[in-house]
Amino acid sequence: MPRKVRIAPSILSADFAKLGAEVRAIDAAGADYIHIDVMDGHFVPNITIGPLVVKALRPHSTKPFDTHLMISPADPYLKNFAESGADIISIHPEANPDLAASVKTIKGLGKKAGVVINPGTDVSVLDGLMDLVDLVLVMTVNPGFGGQSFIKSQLEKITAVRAMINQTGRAVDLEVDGGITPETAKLAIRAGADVLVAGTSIFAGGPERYAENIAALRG
Ligand code: S6P
Ligand code: MG
Repeated sequence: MPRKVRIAPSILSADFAKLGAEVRAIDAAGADYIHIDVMDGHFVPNITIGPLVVKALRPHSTKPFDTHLMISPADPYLKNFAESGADIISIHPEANPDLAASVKTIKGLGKKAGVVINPGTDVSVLDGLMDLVDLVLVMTVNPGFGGQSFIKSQLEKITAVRAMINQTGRAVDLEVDGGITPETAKLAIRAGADVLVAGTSIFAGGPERYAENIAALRG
């Protein structure tokens, strides 16, 4: 069964000139995880945050740092992100040919491991991994940029992953990321998601709106 809905604000939509204050503000506003989008300009056509920034942000919140690595290759950087303060490290199968080995590396570093399913990727990439992973992230946009529209056809994939998770009997997070608004949040939750990533809809209106924006996503 899905667990209580948790909200993971994506700091991609924060004010990068004052990231520490932004992390403190979303923490105080009720964020459950802090979602950090790491992009390399190669796996996705955008460049964002590296381990040095993760390390600099670590003292600003005790909430789990949910790091979404959109980088290829990811393997050489897993230890660096773990040591910088990431709690959950999620990787893409397209960027990590030996996915099981990369997941085991993350677990060996004492961190939670996530696998990300792009809109064009089949859930069969999870075969053989369901007893190892701590989180499955279903992308509801093609990764690269915030502010895109939710791809509704991904709802079927969320339902399929929910069935796979339930079959394990393990507490695996089912996270969705991309185009999450109060409306699409309802659809994702109904399909089986229990962690919602949102950038645009949470950071809209500035810090005084963060608590209200986060609450609006909980359904
Ligand atoms: C989307 C990006 C996602 C982010 C995103 C969500 O390309 O790669 O991984 O988490 O920031 O943002 P939004 O604006 O759709 O809520
Ligand atoms: Mg993300």
